[in-house]
Amino acid sequence: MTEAIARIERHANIAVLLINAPPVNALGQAVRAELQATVELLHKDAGLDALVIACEGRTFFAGADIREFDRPPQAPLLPGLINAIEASSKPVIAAIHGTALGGGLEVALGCHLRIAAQSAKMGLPEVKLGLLPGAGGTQRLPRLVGLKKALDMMVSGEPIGAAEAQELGLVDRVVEDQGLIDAAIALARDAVAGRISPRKTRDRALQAPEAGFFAAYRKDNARKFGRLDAPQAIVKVVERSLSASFDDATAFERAQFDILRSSAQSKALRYAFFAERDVKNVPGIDVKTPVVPVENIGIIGAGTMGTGIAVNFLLAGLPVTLLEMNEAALTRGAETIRKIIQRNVESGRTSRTSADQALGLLHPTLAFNDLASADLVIEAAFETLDVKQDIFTRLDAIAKPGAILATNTSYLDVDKIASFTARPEHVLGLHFFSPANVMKLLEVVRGAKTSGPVLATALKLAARIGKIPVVSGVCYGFIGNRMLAARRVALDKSVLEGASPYAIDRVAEEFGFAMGPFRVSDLAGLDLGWSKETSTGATMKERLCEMDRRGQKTKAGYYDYDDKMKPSASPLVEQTIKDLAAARGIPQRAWIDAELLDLLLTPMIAEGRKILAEGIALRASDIDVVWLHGYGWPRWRGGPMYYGEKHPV
Ligand code: 3H9
Repeated sequence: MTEAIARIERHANIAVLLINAPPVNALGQAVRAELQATVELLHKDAGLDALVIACEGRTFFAGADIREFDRPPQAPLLPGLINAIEASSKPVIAAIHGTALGGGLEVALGCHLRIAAQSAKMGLPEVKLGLLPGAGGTQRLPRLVGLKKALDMMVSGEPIGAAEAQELGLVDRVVEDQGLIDAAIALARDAVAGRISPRKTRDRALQAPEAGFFAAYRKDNARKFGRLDAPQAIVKVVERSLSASFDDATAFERAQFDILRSSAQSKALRYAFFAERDVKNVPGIDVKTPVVPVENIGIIGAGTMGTGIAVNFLLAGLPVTLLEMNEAALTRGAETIRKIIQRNVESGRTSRTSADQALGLLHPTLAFNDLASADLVIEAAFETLDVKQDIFTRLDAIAKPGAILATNTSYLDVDKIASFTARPEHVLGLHFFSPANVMKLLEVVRGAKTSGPVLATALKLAARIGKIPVVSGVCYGFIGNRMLAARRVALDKSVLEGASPYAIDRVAEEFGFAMGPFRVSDLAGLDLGWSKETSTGATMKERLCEMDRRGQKTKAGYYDYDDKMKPSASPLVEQTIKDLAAARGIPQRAWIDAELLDLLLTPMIAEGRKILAEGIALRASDIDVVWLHGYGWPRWRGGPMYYGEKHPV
């Protein structure tokens, strides 16, 4: 039997409506209908003097039901429902716990009083879905917290905590989490008895900003808004509130919401939202799959990757034993970790106390045997199979039974690495992206023999360290780097045929990538995998490295760099391309932008389709998540597979 999604508790003359629509009490049609029926009951029932709206489960309403946005709207619509709540002559109180987001917060804004649990968070995150608050939020929030703060909350989509909400006047009371409903009933009684005056948010005065406020706001945020439609629309709708009545301004808000809802940007952003949540659905793994307890971590290699990986676990409160081969490398690694955590403190992302706790959990060591008690060992050492063979053979000899042995390899065969041990079912790839303490993506590479519990543990652990895990099968480069390699082959070939790296980067950046592929190569270093001894000058990369143009680190690569690392096109590189093409007998021609875009996207999409067909990726949207979180694909374009579907070639 399905549980009812709503129940009403009566406390003398106060009704408490409790919505229970797991997982997040989204305001789907059935929930809206319950709310409407209860508001009507409040109106009709002479025995009731006030209503408390609250939710059961983990949160107050987390917003409109995003899945409904692809279908025609069904009555009762949220804006009208919130207007009806606000119009009630009897006080309506919102009792907020968890996250009151989007339409959820808009319901609360339509109530006459708001009370929040201490740990509650409130925000209007619609912008992240390419939308604006479409149920009165753009008009009510500024009336409570002021224009500037309301705009900041809406264009960032970031929530605020209960204490700040109270300071700003967004909530009337904040109470301990346990006593929320009782305190809400007490507030309702105060309202009924006239000890506190319930107010309609729409009736509150809007503080007019100084002249030129909106122009300045747009200018200040131009970079952040970029090519996104939603933040621009939010500013436009809020601006309208100064010249239009509340009802006209909310009608304008609704019209703009409908435009955004059917826009390509919003559709792509909504797709990305669900794609990120789908990654956890892995065939054969469910809540019943046992997981291996992981409470301490071993990391082999204190280079860029090893140290970045370590920071994740340390900040999550897990002790890390960090192994290096010599004292100097170990000291350097520990220092890098200290610096990364210190930077977190300076930017306000980590408190001093948490930073000190994290650093106290680090155990640098030169003794391989110190890894014997680790529940999970991640190898982040040199990228050759010989090195991996040595490490995994030794690990197999000392690691405790049941320990998970992971490799952070980017390209090598995880099955081969697993075969160096007598416990391949405990081996898998955990491919972090650089900088590993920042990038959200974690490719979880499932070997042919990796067991279900080991995979389930990796997925759970990823969530614990704030990563988005995408399961990949074993192949060269896994999902992301394999597609990147396919693109690289096409780009390198075309550059010799006359496609300018600068024009390619420009087209990539116009498409929405933060940096074009040649700027990225310069940043990463062109000498990755290059050596002077074996260099033959047969490729552009080799020629550039031979000229000591190894990228940003030498202030020259495909680009010339000034002291501030501002790139400019290099005539020398252009000439080198021409010379190499001539030497190899490759004719050059002019390329138009459309061809360059095709060059950037088609080979990688084609490779993505192969990855899907081979079963390396579980679903197309997983590939998109890899590109969104590992390679800077512009989120408002969904991802390469999504883009390929919408723009078939
Ligand atoms: C809006 O409100 C528009 C209005 O202004 C105007 C209307 C006219 N709808 O994230 P989780 C699902 S726009 C449908 O893993 P957490 C989610 O897919 C909306 N489904 O949990 C997942 O399903 P599954 C504005 C939703 O604890 C499950 O719930 N609101 C919605 O890490 C658990 O989600 C937002 O943008 C939804 N609104 O985080 C808030 N929300 O298990 C979006 C979640 O099948 N939501 N689901 O994969 C969130 O930010 C997070 O989900 C939240 C919980 C913080 C609430």
